Formats: sequence, structure tokens, C-alpha cells
Amino acid sequence: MSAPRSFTPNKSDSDNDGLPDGWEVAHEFSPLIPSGVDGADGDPDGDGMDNLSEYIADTNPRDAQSRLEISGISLIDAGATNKTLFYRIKAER
Ligand SMILES: [Ca+2]
Ligand SMILES: [Ca+2]
Repeated sequence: MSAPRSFTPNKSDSDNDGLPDGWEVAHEFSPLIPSGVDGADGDPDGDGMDNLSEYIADTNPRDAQSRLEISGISLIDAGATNKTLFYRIKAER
């Protein structure tokens, strides 16, 4: 399969890496390269969240301080069949 030669910002995923073209261009990635720093597994800011995770969390893939973090989880046992899981998510965008 040959590499795509053009892309349509905010409309498609030309390189089929799961990252929309518009998002890739907005964050200075190539919408035509599906691997390495430009791909879903790339982590150019080294924060441990790959690009696909940054896209889903709506965080900045070029800023290590911009990340999604679960700050606490607790389980409330309200009986044999009723259990409630509480969690708090901190998103630095
Ligand atoms: Ca893409
Ligand atoms: Ca990252």
C-alpha cells in the first residue's frame, strides 16, 4: 500500500493511525506518517501518554504538564450487591 499524498484537515485520517488529520496538523505532526513520533504510539513530550491517549483525553501531546491523571479511587461497599466506585480525574489541558 502506498502512502497517501494529500489530506483533508478536520475530516479524515489519511494515514489511518487513529489520529484525525486536523489534530495532527494542529499539534505539528505529519498526517501522512503513521509511525514514530507522528503516530498513535508516539510520545514526543515523554509524559507516558501516547498520542492516541492524548487525543482521546484532549490533552496537549507537546506539553508534558498537559496530562490526564487519576488522583484517587475508592470503593464504597453498600451491601452484598451494591458497590460504588468513586474516582477523581485531573486533566491539565
Ligand atoms: Ca492520522
Ligand atoms: Ca505524551
